[in-house]
Amino acid sequence: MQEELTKLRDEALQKVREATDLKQLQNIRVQYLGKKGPITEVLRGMGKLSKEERPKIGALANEIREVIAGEITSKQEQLEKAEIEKKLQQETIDVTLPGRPVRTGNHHPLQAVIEEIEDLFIGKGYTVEEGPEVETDYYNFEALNLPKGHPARDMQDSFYITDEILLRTHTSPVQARTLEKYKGKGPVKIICPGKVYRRDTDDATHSHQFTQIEGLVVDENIRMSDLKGTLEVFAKKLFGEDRQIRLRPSFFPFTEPSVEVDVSCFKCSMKGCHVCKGTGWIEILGAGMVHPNVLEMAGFDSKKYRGFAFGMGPERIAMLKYGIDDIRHFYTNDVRFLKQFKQA
Ligand code: 2U9
Repeated sequence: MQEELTKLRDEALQKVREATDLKQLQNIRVQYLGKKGPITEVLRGMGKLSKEERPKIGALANEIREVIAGEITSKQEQLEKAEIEKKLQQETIDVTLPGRPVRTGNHHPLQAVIEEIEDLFIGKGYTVEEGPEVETDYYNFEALNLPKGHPARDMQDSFYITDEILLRTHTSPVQARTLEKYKGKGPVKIICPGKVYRRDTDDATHSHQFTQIEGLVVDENIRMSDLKGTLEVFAKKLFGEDRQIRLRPSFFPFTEPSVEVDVSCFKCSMKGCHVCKGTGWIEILGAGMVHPNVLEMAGFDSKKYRGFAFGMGPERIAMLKYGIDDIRHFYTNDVRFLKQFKQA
């Protein structure tokens, strides 16, 4: 029995030495150390031995089992190490090879224009106010001097959830809400960007959803010249220092007097081109002195306080700035369109 065991040991150790991969090694482990292995067999046969021989053979069998198990483990580590080395060799990365291009997105042209305008006014001490897109009839219309049934409401038809709740048609309700928060005490200096809705059929220049940025300044001695000065600086910063602005009389229910504001054409320097339709001037926004009714409804004493307000459509400004001919490009997420604004 003793020779049998040592022969088994030598045979197993030989096989372990010759093993070239982990699979083979695993088979040797099962073959020699497994439940049905020869050493287990020997141990099962212990019963036939004399009681003197049993402990000796038992000890030898366990010792041989440990030796074989030990050899298998160190051979396994050796093979695993060789495996990793081989992998490293095979998988050496040629770091000079160009990496897989990571397609980075870029700033959405509309968001870029909105943030450029916001930064401009934040730089002049304005705070950015936002408000609900689902608005009440009161804040979207009545608080802005557009009582129920007022004809000007038709110019701003929207999507109604109930007779009293609609998708806002402009961001002016945000100003009306904010004015109330000031409890009739100025100064107020805010800009209100955001999405607005109009029941319009989408075409190259109209969209049922678009964005607006409106601004409002209310204080004791605000004059029209403050409005003009503010818009002049704005136009020069956005369209170029040598731009001029022109104010034309207009009408908005929430401002009196009201003006449309044009900037001198930055494409043709007023010689006349397709951008300014040959006029040399491009309409960029509307503005005016806040209507006393609007101040009073917001809790401000219109005898003591005056204000100016303005409103613009960032899509229009982005289309002018980048020569974009269809407003729908801003919403249809066509990568061919969007990737043109990498630097934006
Ligand atoms: C309050 C008081 C006054 C906001 C104003 C305009 C003029 C204006 C247009 C710009 C582009 C609408 O989307 S557009 O066509 N808006 O021209 N908006 S004055 O006047 C206000 C707002 C709130 C409390």
